[in-house]
Amino acid sequence: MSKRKVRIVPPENFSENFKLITPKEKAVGLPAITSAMHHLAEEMGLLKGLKVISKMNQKGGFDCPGCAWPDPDDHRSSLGEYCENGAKALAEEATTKRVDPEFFKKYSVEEMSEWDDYTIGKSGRITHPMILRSGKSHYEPISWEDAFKHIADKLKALNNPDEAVFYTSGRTANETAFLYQLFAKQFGTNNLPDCSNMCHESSGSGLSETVGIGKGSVTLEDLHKADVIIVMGQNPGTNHPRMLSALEKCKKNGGKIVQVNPIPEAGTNAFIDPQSPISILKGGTQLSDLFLQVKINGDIAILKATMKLLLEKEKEQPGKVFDQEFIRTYAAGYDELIADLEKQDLTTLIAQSGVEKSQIETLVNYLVPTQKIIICWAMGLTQHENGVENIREVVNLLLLKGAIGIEGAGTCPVRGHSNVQGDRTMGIYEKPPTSLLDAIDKNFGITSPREHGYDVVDAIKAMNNNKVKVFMAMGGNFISATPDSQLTGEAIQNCDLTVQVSTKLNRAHLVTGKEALILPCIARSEQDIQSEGPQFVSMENSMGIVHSSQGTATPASEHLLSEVAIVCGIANATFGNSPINWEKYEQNYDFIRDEIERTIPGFDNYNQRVRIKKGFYLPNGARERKFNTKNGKANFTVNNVPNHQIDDKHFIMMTIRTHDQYNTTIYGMDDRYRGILNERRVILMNPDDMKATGLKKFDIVDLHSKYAGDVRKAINFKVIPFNIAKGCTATYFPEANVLVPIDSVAKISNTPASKFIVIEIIKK
Ligand SMILES: Nc1nc2c(c(=O)[nH]1)N[C@H]1C(S)=C(S)[C@@H](COP(=O)(O)OP(=O)(O)OC[C@H]3O[C@@H](n4cnc5c(=O)[nH]c(N)nc54)[C@H](O)[C@@H]3O)O[C@H]1N2
Ligand SMILES: Nc1nc2c(c(=O)[nH]1)N[C@H]1C(S)=C(S)[C@@H](COP(=O)(O)OP(=O)(O)OC[C@H]3O[C@@H](n4cnc5c(=O)[nH]c(N)nc54)[C@H](O)[C@@H]3O)O[C@H]1N2
Ligand SMILES: [Mo]
Repeated sequence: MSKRKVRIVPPENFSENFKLITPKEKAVGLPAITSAMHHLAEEMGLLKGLKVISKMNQKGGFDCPGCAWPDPDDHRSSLGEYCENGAKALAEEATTKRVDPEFFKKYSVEEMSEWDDYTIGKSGRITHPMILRSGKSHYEPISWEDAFKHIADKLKALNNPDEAVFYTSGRTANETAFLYQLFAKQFGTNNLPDCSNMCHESSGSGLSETVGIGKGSVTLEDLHKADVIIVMGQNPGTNHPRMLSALEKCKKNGGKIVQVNPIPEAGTNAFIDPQSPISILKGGTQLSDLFLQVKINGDIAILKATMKLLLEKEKEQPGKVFDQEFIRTYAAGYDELIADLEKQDLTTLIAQSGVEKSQIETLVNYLVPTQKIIICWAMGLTQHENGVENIREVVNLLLLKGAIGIEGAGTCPVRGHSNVQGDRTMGIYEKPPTSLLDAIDKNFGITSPREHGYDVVDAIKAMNNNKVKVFMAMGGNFISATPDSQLTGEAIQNCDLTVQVSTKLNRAHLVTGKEALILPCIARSEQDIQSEGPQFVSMENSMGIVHSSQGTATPASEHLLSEVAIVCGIANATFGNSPINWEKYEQNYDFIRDEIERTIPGFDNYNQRVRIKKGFYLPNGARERKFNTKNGKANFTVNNVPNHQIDDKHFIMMTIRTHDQYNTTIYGMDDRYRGILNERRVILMNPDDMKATGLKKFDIVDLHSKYAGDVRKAINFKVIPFNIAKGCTATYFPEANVLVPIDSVAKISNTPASKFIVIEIIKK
């Protein structure tokens, strides 16, 4: 049967009323409050909006569906612990607009796929389970029972369990994640790709082998107490706004903030606390002491240059710069690292980084006298072919200073989705450790598969080779989040059945297998009432604190089920008589937490401790200088400096988020801090590069990315002159995902290199 003629990549036309204004130098403040209130009022009415948001991130309230930044242990703002973008995330899920059976009757999937992602998302909350039958153009309603049976029948008819893939996006709570991975294992596959594969996988890989834990080592308190915080490849003003309060506290305590980024991001420069009237009146705090405008992927060069200069100082004053005692007691590989640094040529490193020597010297001067150093990072480091090496190099610098496992120091990968870290702890992983599989087999009387499964990139390749028949997604938007959109879209269409557990409509409901199901679920801010009464769920934030989350709002529709109930429903229909009592778990989530406690280390007395309002910390070896690596040491590593030979006709392109989106969910069309209003099809370029290539402001261009002989094209982008490092350009995700080659991935972590795409810019 032929595939449906749906649009896989977002429409390529420009919006109206495009405007360019001066980029902001300060983040947050009154405009942020106004913007947040505007979004709340628009989607749910101001009064209701204010009532719901007052419960966000409060002890006993619900966890912000935005980012994974932790809440303060003690003081929580009476204005509510949220930020502008948290308010937008809430407005998005609490919208009063509905996508109901009438809506699906009116619009065919082909028609909806021609809409832009903003319009698709703004359609509203999905109210009923729906099915798109083979050969049909419209979704139709289906009962929950029939939907579960349909999935079960398809799964049971597969030739082998590895023909099914179970994807997870990082909003899923611990309770759902645990059941979902258990379901996949009972079914017989480790095909459990998740959004982490495209996100912090490089951090997990790099940290596990060097310091023995794939998570960060610092607490919020540590950030307040640090002497130097280096923020690398991260835009906290937009993506983790509450982190700015921590940076501000560090600054007030005399700490220095260093930003390493190809563009000067507003939030990291200066910050006005929206929840402090005094801060608003005073015009805020200048946060950044030093801005290193690195070339895209020049981070290894900067870090090596920094360590080389530190080594010179250490030689002048032995034992005064490096923590030789820490190195002797806890670390391995020091001599090899030093030998490599000796070999490196400083001038070449500095040229490769794109930064002035004097600026690196300033950083070195900050670092010499202290061990209280924290390095924070996000996608600017992980989404590179050398993403894992980037993280290892961060670790090298910290280890030389003994800056780990002491107050005010350590590693800080800043997570994205609010429970992406917890999902991994719960066993959402295509390469599960044997210890987890053994514990599951013992506790549940099943035989878990031992063979590793597909991650995101391998799942796409397997679909492309017709090896996957059923694809199920617990949340997320697989089609728009993944690389190489056209290839991925066609690969998904090879599946017999695709199933999406979702709150809101997105492109993944329109680019589907031959048959598709939408299973709509209760959202984070909504009440979840089961047969034994109201339930709460739990999440793990970026700093390893597990805490509860309980929604208060009435669910968007009476036909919604919780994610837990959906997994249990599918499992019941699939296994019938099973050693696992699937019916029990949805009645009372305490039963699930008991199972987690039995199976996963660190969750002792889970049900009791999760009820303590501020939650509890999971064990973290690195925090206590217990390095659970193969050799029991913290490992220095020697990594190559990426040496890119890019000619004058080509540019490096990074794909980044605007201030008005949550990954593939487009809240609005503005990138306020960067001064770009009402247009997403833009390419940010250095004015000197524009001059050299004869390009003018607002010229319309096509972008071509050549990789391993193939050319990928994205058409219609407006050129915007911007303060970005030379030779570098930026476009927005997901519009430019069509240019990210599926084979351009980080070594070891297999994360798509969405921050390093070599492009040619072709003027129309
Ligand atoms: N409001 C909002 N919040 C979010 C999200 C959202 O979309 N919207 N997404 C969530 C998720 S899942 C995640 S993972 C995080 C993402 O948070 P971020 O990683 O902050 O998001 P990106 O927009 O990808 O920004 C990457 C940053 O790295 C810089 N950069 C790119 N390449 C390089 C490089 O080679 N070197 C250096 N030093 N810098 C580089 C870019 O200029 C940009 O500032 O945010 C989470 N929070
Ligand atoms: N080019 C490029 N590509 C990237 C990135 C990049 O920087 N550049 N970033 C990557 C990163 S870091 C990530 S994390 C991925 C994100 O990949 P995903 O996690 O797959 O994508 P999201 O856009 O976060 O998913 C949004 C959808 O989740 C659903 N949803 C929202 N809330 C809930 C809920 O409570 N329950 C359920 N079941 N569904 C819900 C809604 O239907 C919504 O449309 O994208 C990656 N892709
Ligand atoms: Mo992410």
